[in-house]
Amino acid sequence: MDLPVSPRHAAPSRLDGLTSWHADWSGLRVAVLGLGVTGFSVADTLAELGADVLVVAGTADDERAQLLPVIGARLVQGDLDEPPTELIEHDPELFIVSPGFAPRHPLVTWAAEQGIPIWGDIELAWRVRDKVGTPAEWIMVTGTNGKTTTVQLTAAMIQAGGARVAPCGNIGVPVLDAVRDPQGFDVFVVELSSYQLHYLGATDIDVSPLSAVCLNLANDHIDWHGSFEAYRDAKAVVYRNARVACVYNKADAATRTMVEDADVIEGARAIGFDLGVPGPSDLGIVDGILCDRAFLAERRSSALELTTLDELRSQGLDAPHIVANILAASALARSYDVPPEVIRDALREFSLDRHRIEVVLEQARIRWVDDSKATNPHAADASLAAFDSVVWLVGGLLKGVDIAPLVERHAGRLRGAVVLGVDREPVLEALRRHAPDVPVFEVDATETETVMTRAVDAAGEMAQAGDVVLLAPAAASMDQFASYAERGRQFAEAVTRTWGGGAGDGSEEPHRPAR
Ligand code: UMA
Repeated sequence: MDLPVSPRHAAPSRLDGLTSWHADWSGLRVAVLGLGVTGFSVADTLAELGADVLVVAGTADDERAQLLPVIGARLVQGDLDEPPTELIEHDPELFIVSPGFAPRHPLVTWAAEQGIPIWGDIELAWRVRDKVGTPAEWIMVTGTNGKTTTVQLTAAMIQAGGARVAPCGNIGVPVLDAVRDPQGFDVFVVELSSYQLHYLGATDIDVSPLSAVCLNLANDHIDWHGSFEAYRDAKAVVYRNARVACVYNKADAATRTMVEDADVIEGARAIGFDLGVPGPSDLGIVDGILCDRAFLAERRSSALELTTLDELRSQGLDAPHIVANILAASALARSYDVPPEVIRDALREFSLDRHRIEVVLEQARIRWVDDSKATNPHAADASLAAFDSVVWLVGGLLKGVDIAPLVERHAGRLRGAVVLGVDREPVLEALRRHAPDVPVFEVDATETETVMTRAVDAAGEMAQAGDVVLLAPAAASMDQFASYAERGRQFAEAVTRTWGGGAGDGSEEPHRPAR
């Protein structure tokens, strides 16, 4: 994104010298847009650095709003369609945007027109990463799906090797919180959303990770970015200035192209992964054994064993997309010299988060599976592919993405479909066109409790012995639920209440499909 530069803020800028925690940030007039997790961590950091901070937010939770004056920052709240007077009077030298704000947001556009440099929290975190001791190495993870699982896997592997590691970023812990943690870390495994990468890509700071991966690329967040191309370009930023390894998905040509086109540090290697037999410089699978043929001197003639599919199966980690995440994480961990036997040990201890292809109940040979985390068609595709005969709970907020190709691909495995959410019509239309013989139930309720109960009742009517009832909505949850986790929790509750006779609060330990 090219931002116009006004004479008032023309280079050389004071900001050029602000590349360390120990630089002089005092009195710098900064506007922070948003007061969620990110906005608060940015304001708190800058206030600690002595900057003059004004937070601008539409909504803000009370606790954060009350804390701002305590930490020495000010808040202006209200309608964000136009710049508030307080913002104009603040005359910011720097504008830091929370990732949820799209580039077309009126205040982001205003800042660009004023020529005010616009950063995201990631750029600020990189600049001040030397707060505690030697700066941590950064390993960066993006992709349409599998980011959080891959970050958790990578962090677990590196930690098992004895390093101090912080999983952070889009996973829910702002990188600035990790930077300011007094215990200090050797490695940050940073999950980056396309939103964060968009703002990072629009600046010229040289964030330089040890290694990076884009796990896969499919349609998502098109409404935020404006086009698929813009979304892809944002994702590609992850590889910029990588020093040791650019890890890509051999089964997803777009990720390879990103690596080929990336400006990396000389010596950085392209490392492929997929579920097939690995070539030299790849990780893959030979005869059920997950192998590294990248991080060993004799890679032309041999490979290192990481683990086996049998072992992963015994832990419910063998769904194909999870195995792909494990290979990607292993590549990242190997780029930090974690030995293969340590990776194996870490995997033995690893379990997936809730709401990720989690078996909620198995009764009368019907399995009820919560994959509420499948918030886009690409994720739902992986989920549906893991089962043969499915009653599918689908729908929610489609985010501008076309669901028809997904329906077409999986029509043959559908016993039935239960359609929920506000964007039902495109889903119903796709089912009419591509799965005309599949029974469909439309949940037109709007109240959250009623939605899931009715959906589960309808699914139960359709399911037969041997089927999987799968909540993999291919859509975001915010139209009817607080989050994907809440959607999954309500599913589990309705399933156990109606069909299980268990506690029904989703509090039981998850178990995984044995396939
Ligand atoms: N806000 C507006 N208008 C907007 C956008 C946001 O007023 O157009 C306000 C909200 O009302 C709220 C604040 O801004 O007051 C929230 O800012 P935010 O939406 O940037 O969210 P944060 O709380 O700062 O959390 C963000 C990420 N959220 C988003 O990118 C939407 C979190 O990822 C992330 O964990 C956190 O930073 C720490 O890095 C969540 C997410 O949904 C999990 N990410 C998306 C995804 O994974 O698909 C990208």
